[in-house]
Parts: sequence; structure tokens; C-alpha cells
Amino acid sequence: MTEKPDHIPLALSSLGWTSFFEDQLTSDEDAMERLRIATVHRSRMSAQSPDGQVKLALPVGMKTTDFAVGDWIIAEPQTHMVVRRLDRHALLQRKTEGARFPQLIASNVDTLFIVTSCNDDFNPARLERYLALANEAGTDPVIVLTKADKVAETSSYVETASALQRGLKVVTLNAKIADAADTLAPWCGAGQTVALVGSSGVGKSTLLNTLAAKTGDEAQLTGGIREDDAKGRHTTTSRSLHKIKGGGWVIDTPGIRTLHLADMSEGLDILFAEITELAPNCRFRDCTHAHEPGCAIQAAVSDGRIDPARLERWRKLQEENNANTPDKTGPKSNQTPKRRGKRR
Ligand SMILES: Nc1nc2c(ncn2[C@@H]2O[C@H](COP(=O)(O)OP(=O)(O)OP(=O)(O)O)[C@@H](O)[C@H]2O)c(=O)[nH]1
Ligand SMILES: [Mg+2]
Ligand SMILES: [Zn+2]
Repeated sequence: MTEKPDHIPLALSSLGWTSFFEDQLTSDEDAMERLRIATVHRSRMSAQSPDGQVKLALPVGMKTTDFAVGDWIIAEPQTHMVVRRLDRHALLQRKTEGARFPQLIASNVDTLFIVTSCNDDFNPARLERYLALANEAGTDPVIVLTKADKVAETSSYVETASALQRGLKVVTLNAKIADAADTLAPWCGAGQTVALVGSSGVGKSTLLNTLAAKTGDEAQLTGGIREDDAKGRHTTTSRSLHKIKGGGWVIDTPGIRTLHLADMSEGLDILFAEITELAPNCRFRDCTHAHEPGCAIQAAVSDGRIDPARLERWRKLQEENNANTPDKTGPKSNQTPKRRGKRR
């Protein structure tokens, strides 16, 4: 992206700066630049300032992997040398196969647009993983169903998606046309930051180009999908922050093949609220809701208040999350003998 000579300087607040960040500054940092990370590559980073994009310099000892797109940093005004990163109010991160540290997806995100299409990509169990991610980070999830123009009706998709979490917002759109920006406008106001996540080929970059009104050389690359299974080709390979036309900021991300769960127990509790809320009524505090007597969840399954398929998915995600989450409090929890006690 090049800096335009005729740009209008954006106020810091419209870039997402709030008192949460201002309060972190010490008095001698007042003269520093406040910048927002716009791109992170292996050996270079750029940031958005109220006056346009700048290239950042990194001091010895700081690594680009410590930064997420969306982070706020302070830097030396002349050299754009990073001084430090400010605390984040929300961080989207995920465990990747074999890696020691989680991969940082985006930070300081207000709303997570979980993008899927009205085709074979649509998968409730997969969407639940993204919902856990959003919940854990403290961002508001919205399910965005693209390619609504390719199907006769979208109501069955909307109905299934809406049932995945209490109060969940679901929208349908054609990512290629300007109407899509109107549909998403409630989450894209000045100072707001949204991020686009989902499988490859669902239309994240197409939607970004529509939201940011980017065409030609400025546009994010978009790619085709395979006809037989609707899978995309991993066109986008890095994360980047872009200005929404007449509004806030949007972060494009590469398509995710499999979102593994780790450190997401709170996110799962919010996602499966109907189970979380009933669990204290089970006779045993560590009830697995599988075969124990006096299980409130099994009772709710029997009388139709809880969908048995949901309980199965809850179990699978809990097990995966537990297996991937190191026990920070001491010895491995599965090696510690657990005392099964009556609650009352
Ligand atoms: N008809 C129709 N096509 C769409 C829509 N959204 C995206 N497409 C097409 O779907 C293909 C994939 O779109 P991309 O925007 O590259 O998908 P992506 O999610 O960014 O994919 P990755 O970068 O690989 O993760 C392109 O051919 C788009 O033109 C839509 O709402 N309707
Ligand atoms: Mg893309
Ligand atoms: Zn139970």
C-alpha cells in the first residue's frame, strides 16, 4: 500500500485508539508515536498512523512473531523504531500443529466475522470452533453467510447457524456487491475493528474489497474454488489491516484448514451455555454427563431440552481442549486422583 499525498489525516480514535490504550502511557512516552500494526511478515512490519502507513524498525531482541495485526504500539517519531507494545483488549490466537507458541490471528478486534458460504463449506461443528475462539478472546461473533446469490433460499442455513449459540447474529450476503457493506454496517462504525476468519475460498478477501471499496492494484487477491467440494486455494497468505470505507477497520486473514482448540474453556462455556447452566444441577460436581446417576444434562436430553448431537459435540470439543491445554496449577490433572464428592 502506498501513502497518498492527498489523504485526510485520521484521528487516533477513528483508528481504534481509546482510553484503554492512552491510560497505559507513562508521561515520558507522551511524545512517542501511537501506531497500529497493519501487516506482520517474517522480517518486517508496517503500521497505520493517523497520517498513513509507515514501515517499522525493530530493535534488537524484538521479534515480529511477538506482534499481531491490530496491536497498538508506541514508536520513536523520526525512525519509527518500536519502543513497546501496549496491552491488548482482545487477542485472537490459535494453536497450530507442532508449534510451541500459539499463532496470533489478530488483536484489539471488536467483532469477529466468522465467514462461511451457502455451500459445502457450511458445517455447524466447524462454526462452533470459531465461536469458541471468538468467545474466549472476548470479541462478539457474527456468522456471515456468503454466496447467498448462488442458492435459491438461505433460510435453512440461517436457522441452523442461529441455533449454535444463544443470541448469535447471522447475516447472509453476496460478498461481491456493495449491499454487503450495508448489511455489515452495524459492526463497522468509526473506531470499530472487525476481523474476517474462515476456510479458504469462502470470500473473506472478496468481502474485504467490498468493505474497503478496493479495486485494481489496491485490492486483495481473490481466488477460485474447486467445483466438487467448494474448497478454496489459500489465496491470502498473511494478515493485514484495512480501512473500511466510511467506517472502522477490517483485518483479512488466510483461510484456516483446521481450527484446533486449546485454552478455550471459557469460550466453550459460553458457546454451550445450555449445558454450562444445567451442570451445577448434576448430582456429582465432576459429572461427565455420560452415564452418572442424577445427571441434569441427560435428563434434559431425555425430555428434549438439549439436542443429543450438541452434547456429543460439546464432549468432543471439551476433550480436545483438555488434551491441548497444559495444566498450569501443578501436576498433570489426569494423573491426579480425583475425589468424587456429593455437592450437598
Ligand atoms: N457468487 C459469489 N461468489 C463469491 C462470493 N464471495 C466470494 N466469492 C468468490 O469465491 C472465490 C473465493 O473468494 P476469496 O475472497 O478469494 O476467498 P477467501 O476466503 O479470501 O480465500 P483465502 O484467501 O484462500 O482464504 C472467488 O472466486 C470469489 O469471487 C459471493 O458472495 N458470491
Ligand atoms: Mg483471502
Ligand atoms: Zn451431568
